[in-house]
Amino acid sequence: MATRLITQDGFMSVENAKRGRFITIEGTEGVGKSTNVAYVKARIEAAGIELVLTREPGGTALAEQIRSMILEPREEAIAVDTELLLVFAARAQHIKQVIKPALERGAWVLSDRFTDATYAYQGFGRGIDTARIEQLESFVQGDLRPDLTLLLDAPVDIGLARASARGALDRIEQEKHCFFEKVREGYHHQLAKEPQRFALINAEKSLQAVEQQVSDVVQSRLGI
Ligand code: T5A
Repeated sequence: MATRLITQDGFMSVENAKRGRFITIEGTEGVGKSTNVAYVKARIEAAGIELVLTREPGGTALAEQIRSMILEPREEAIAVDTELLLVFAARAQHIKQVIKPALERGAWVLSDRFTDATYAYQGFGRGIDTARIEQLESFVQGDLRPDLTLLLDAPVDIGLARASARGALDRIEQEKHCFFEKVREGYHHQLAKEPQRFALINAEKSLQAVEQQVSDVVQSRLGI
């Protein structure tokens, strides 16, 4: 029997297995997240499970506007704290409008990036104290955390070359190489902190080989 509680912010929490699964996919620029998200989506839907596919920053009309504010190249330098707060402002809206309602009704949610990106980009990349990110994570998310995170990992040069080949670079993609090395280190730090939540995928390999690894994870960790 499900226990339903209305929390202070009006969310309904379901304290049993009826809650859907929350899956995220992460990695540095151009490692193949969008490509593999499409594959995971197809696998979940083929299993007859309702899936909500979404992304961060973004996922709602307002959060997509905030995404543009974060990613569009501009003359005015964005302060690192502003960038951090914009990321969490978009996330608050995304959780309230999309993620929580979907999980509550038993749908699965697959998000192209989530808060591990904040630890990697704003924490390790920009140098913001992790404790400050943890505070915002608790404030915005409560106890919401992904059930499974696929971390696509490849040398920074490979991902940047793939991203550059695709066209114009956004504000963050224009950062220097050393920034993305720190971001990659940040992702490995997250992996070491919570190895049970993560599945590490070697994204340096061919598309087919990467898909095979993703397929193995989907089968072993999601049972589909
Ligand atoms: N951000 C985000 C923060 O700073 N803080 C936060 O909290 C959050 C949530 C979001 C930006 O916002 C930042 C991080 C990002 O800078 P994004 O669109 O999610 O932007 O991230 P990008 O990394 O820019 O996404 P991309 O679409 O550029 O990269 P993907 O999705 O990793 O790569 P994909 O799948 O588009 O592939 C890129 C190209 O490589 C090819 C694909 O066909 C494609 O052409 N490719 C391969 N080629 C050869 N072998 C393979 N194995 C390949 N896999 C893909």
